[in-house]
Amino acid sequence: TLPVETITQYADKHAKPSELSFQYGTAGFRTLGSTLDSVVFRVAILAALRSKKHDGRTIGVMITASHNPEEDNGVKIVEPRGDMLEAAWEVHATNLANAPTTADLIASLETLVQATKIDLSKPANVVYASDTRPSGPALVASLEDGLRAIGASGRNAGITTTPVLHYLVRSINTKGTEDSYGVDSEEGYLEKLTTAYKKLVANRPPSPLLLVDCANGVGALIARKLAPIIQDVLPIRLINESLDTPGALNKNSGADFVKTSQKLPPSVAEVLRSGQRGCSLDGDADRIIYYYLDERGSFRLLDGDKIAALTAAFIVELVKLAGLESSVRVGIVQTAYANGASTKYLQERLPVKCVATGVKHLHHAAEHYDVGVYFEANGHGTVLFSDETVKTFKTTEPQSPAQATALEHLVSLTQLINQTVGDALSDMLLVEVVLAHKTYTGAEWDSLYVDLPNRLVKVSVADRTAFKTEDAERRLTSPAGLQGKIDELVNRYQSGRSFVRPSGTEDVVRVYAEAAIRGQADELAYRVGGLVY
Ligand code: 16G
Ligand code: ZN
Repeated sequence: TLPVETITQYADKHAKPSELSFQYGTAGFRTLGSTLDSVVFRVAILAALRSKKHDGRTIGVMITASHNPEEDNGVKIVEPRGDMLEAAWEVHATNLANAPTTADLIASLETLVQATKIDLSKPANVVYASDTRPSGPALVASLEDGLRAIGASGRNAGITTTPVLHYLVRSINTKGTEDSYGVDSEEGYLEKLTTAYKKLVANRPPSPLLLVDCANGVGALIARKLAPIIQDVLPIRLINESLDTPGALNKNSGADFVKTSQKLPPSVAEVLRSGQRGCSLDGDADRIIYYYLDERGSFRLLDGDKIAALTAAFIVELVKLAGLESSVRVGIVQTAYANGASTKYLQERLPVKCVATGVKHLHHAAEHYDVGVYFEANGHGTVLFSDETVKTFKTTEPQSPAQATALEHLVSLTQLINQTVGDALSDMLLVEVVLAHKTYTGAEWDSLYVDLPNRLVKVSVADRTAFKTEDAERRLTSPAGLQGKIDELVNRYQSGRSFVRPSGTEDVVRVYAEAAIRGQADELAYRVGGLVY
């Protein structure tokens, strides 16, 4: 049975604010950090129960609000293999978070244990981490109280990135097995990535200096440790790495700033030279956006779609060189936000699937391929290799030196790429590997295809739940009649495309539009926005 008395004692210290309600959304719970005490306490209990459900395997909990403002925070749960919490349990999380009183919480827990048939005698193990937000330490304390309340054993991974936490979860759960994912420490993570990177770029000329904008977030901590290990092959210069300047996190910097405003952070503009490339991480280092200045000094964006095109083409080439073209199926997963030009480019080469926004949807769709490349346009993405495929790479007998090299490279890629979740630093190394192999400049990479001009706007509406979508969020089914009006508008624009979807993280509706010419894309977005409002 549940330790009701202990839970009650602790829960009373972490009472739910009566005026608030919470929802486990696309990115877990996310809101003002100062309101999350009870939520994080309850999430810890849920994570412990999830661990019991998984026979004591370790569950992860990450405290972060990613690219959102510094005063926000959030919490999400990571499954034993390092992926996102199963959808059915998101509902349980929401229920627990909204139980009004301690007694209601206990009742909800009891219902949950019954309904999901949890064996309470099993052990519970939770590993947790937080980003650099000022509200982090208090929320970690709330989490630890939750673990104490239910008698779970916890491991504090400290202040680290979201992808490192995902890596740790998988590594802990595969320790000592033949599927061992890596040594379960930050050092183990860095060692795994950098060893693979050095193998992949051996015999290549060193890369030119790369600017890395850390958004004044936790990515800087890991990047600082990464830089010296790889400086001979990939010199990097960090900017926006001040972790103790109040208000600096994500402020005028980072991947989200660059992608949303389609311009350089002012701090990067000061130092980026013509022809040089740079990249921006987000606040928890699970997204990355690249860019460069062309010969006229104009800003050019290399977003998640461009990363997908670059890396997928490279992997396909290696698979061919390895003689595995007919047995290893490489595919791409995108969302509706993928630039139409990228979708066209990729569809001419590979199977492409479109799914709803949110990493869990992309991740699960990518698992259906032997090698599944997924990226959101916003820079979140990774590559998944099925167990079978990794085995094939390792056991295929090469018939030529070229085939042997291709197979070795493929094995190294499976180690370089963080397959649990999008990882800015792992993705950065992946991009740099491809650029080094292709001897591409930013401009050459950029020329794979030409982005259609696009515009993303948000519209405040009275009730965003009135907006319902189908076809991977590309069409509205409700409000009635609205999609027909959007279609009518879109038809008037050359290469026009537009869709409307309710945000999963903010109380707004998002409108995306693209068209052949900049002015037309802006106009289409504006006019569709007018229909929604
Ligand atoms: C979350 C998602 C991200 C998605 C974004 C969309 C995860 C880990 N993160 O940040 O993938 O692009 O939400 O936000 O799933 P929206 O629904 O507000 O447009
Ligand atoms: Zn993030």
